[in-house]
Amino acid sequence: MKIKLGLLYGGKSAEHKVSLQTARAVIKALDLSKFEIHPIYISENGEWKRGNQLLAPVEEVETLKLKENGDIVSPVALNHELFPTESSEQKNDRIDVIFPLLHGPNGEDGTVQGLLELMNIPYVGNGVLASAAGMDKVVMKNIFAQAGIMQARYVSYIRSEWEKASELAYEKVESELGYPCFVKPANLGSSVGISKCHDRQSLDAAFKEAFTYDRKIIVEEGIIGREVEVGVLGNDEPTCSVVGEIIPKTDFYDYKAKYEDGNTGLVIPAEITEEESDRIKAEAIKAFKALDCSGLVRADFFLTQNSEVIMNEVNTMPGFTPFSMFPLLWQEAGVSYPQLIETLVNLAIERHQEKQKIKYTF
Ligand code: G1L
Repeated sequence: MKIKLGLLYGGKSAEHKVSLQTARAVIKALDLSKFEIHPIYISENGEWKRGNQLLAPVEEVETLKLKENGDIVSPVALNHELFPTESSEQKNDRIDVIFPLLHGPNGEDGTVQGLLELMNIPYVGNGVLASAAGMDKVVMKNIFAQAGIMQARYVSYIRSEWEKASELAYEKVESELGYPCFVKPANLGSSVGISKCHDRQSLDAAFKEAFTYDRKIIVEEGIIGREVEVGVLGNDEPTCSVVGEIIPKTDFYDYKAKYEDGNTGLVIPAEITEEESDRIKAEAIKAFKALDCSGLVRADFFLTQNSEVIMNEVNTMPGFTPFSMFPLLWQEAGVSYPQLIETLVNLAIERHQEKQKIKYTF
């Protein structure tokens, strides 16, 4: 029996397009003798559409918007629409696993994962807790601090706090972190609203900018080091890919460099010592476990001149086209893109089965 895979993509997010391109790549990589692909598209307005089963890869991402064959469904009605009851005519349409390719608020932050939990349907990737915690840089760093993971020093503010006493906030940044420092919105997956600050004036501008994207911001000490990343894959016994390095060509790895310019070089595997690589992997596993991750995570670090490994952040939904860091790291580790997708689907089913064993009533 083929696995009926629901591919959930699009979304009310700045990364709608990235999601569509990723969905196209995943479809192309899926072995159609093992999987039935059922597209579910979320439009930019937040409308959910379920399309007919895809019988071949799609050339144009526009096709994935399901203009011709998409029936609008309500996410609340999904339980019926996607998983019809025994009496339903469409009972063969029952989906086995959902592969969510969504980013940002409403998708990466645990909300879609929560919906899928309530529906009791297996889904690929991180659960509610890891997705939500991984979306909030402050919560994430608090968890890492508790787990004893080395990271950049940080302070955090909510808008109202800053409005009442901005000078006090700036003084704290200067005394605890100094310059250069980075100001970032707390809750964004991508890199918009991030500034590097060198003095009080740029700090003030950076706070204003970051607060246009979020009510909470984080300020981090600037770390000078190489940017190295590793992929983690698994559930209870996660394993690491090889380590890769990003060579940024702009001042820092900003949104434009990351998504538009192709302005970064990737070195895979990174030219570091085996001992450094081992320490990076150990910290990545520690982070995976501290956040209670499942499926996958991409862990990003700084490697300083005196060989310290400092956690930057983890991404619970990393870039996932065949040319993105996470798949390339696994490619180098001997796991092809199609194998990676299949492994993730199997991990989703495994986690779901594991959960069914839990007793919820006493
Ligand atoms: F489902 C996975 F495997 F967990 C998963 C889901 C989503 C992996 C990677 C992604 N990535 C994205 O959705 C994206 C933000 C890169 C595209 Cl929208």
